[in-house]
Amino acid sequence: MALSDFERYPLTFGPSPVHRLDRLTAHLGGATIWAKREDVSSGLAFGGNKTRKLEYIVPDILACGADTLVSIGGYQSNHTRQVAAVAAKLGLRARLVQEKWVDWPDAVNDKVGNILLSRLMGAEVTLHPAGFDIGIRSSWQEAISEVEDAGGVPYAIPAGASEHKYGGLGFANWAYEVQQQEEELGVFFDTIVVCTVTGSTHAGMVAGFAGQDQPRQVLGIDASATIEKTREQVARIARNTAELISLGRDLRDDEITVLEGWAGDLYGVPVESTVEAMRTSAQLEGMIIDPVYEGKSMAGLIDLVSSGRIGRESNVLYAHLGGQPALNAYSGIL
Ligand code: 5PA
Repeated sequence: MALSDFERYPLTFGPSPVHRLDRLTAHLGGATIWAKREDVSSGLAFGGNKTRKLEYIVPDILACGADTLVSIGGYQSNHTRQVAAVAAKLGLRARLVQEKWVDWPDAVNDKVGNILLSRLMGAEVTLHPAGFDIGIRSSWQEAISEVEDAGGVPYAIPAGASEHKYGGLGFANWAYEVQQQEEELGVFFDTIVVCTVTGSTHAGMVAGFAGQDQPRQVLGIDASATIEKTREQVARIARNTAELISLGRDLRDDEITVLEGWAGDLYGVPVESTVEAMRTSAQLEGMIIDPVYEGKSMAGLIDLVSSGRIGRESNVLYAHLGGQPALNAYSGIL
């Protein structure tokens, strides 16, 4: 099947907007920087990258006759908040397992931001003491069984929707959306910078761009601080997605690049370069980014451009994947 043969249930307003970041470009004195904004492309609870992934998963949810979406993330998961929004939109229940992925000393970390929004949207939220891991979680499997035992019909959505069979499709389509926007704007983005943790955002892009055969690099910036797991997961999901959309060839290893150096030692804990990148983006562009994901990928972009590793002639597209609600749980960093 080709990508266009997969059904897509609209949850976004349409293609996410692309715009230049002129003051950031001037500040860095190198490549020309643009952003593509998943954070402002949906009316569902502030949107973000999971909304686009879920567009390809909803048809399967509806076909299964499920009544409860069961998903997992950290206390401040953006993903589970977007699952809660989709459940509300579809008139389904949401059962969310929120693990203590981050040991962050903010008294309201489990009360404000994303988790507050999920509760507001009527999701059943349970807190769990387990720490960070991007793999399949036993707490989530237990929640699925509990829904079944109570006579419900669960639909299981893993962390970040990444290990879902269709998890990569949303961002494979993003790659084609970029190609179309390039035609409209008369620009070619030779470099894409994207934050990667559970992997299907980056992996989907790789699979989508692989079908275009253009001289373009997709640079994943690790924010998991468990680099080997994330590399393995990105590569596996990219290959699965490429096969799913009938790419017709194997992905080369050099098409799958996850860079480390900006995650710090721990997932979810911002380091100096993260906060600096957040301030730079906010103060030069009014573009708000979060301390868990986008602050880390922006720190990577800033370093790669300032050091010349991304050349002066480059047009760089920064994928803004959302995540701002978590800021409320991190008041201490400012
Ligand atoms: C997330 C993920 P992937 O997990 O697809 O690699 O995306 C990374 C990412 N930016 C980047 C933002 C704002 C994100 O929310 N968030 C997770 C969540 O639970 O919210 C899946 C980890």
